[in-house]
Amino acid sequence: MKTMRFGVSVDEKLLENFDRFVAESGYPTRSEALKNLMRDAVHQSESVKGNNVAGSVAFSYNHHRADVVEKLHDAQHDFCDEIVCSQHVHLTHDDCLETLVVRGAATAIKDLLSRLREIKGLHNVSLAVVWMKH
Ligand code: NI
Repeated sequence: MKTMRFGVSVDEKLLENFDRFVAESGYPTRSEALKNLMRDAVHQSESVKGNNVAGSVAFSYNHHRADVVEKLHDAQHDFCDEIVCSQHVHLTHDDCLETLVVRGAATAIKDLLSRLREIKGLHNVSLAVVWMKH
């Protein structure tokens, strides 16, 4: 298989943290670590296709940031069939943590994730799939 090279632009701090992760995880090189993470991401995305899934979505945000609460609220109402319930934790004076229990077609859950990731100010939007069925 042909090996391709590509360039990635990242901020300095993220690269420093990633290199520390690479060293601590025992990967021989940054490229090996990145390839493994890419395979995992593709595998996770492919494996849920065509399935019904259930799991949780988590993220954090600063509730003082303009529009973030309103946009988040709108997004959740647009996916009320997929969101079973939500939990809100006031982490600090500024920061909130939210988890959503979700269930439904994998395509719909992916649409929800995309919608959430489009909201500027939401951090670390992540999905943990704990159940799936054809
Ligand atoms: Ni809060």
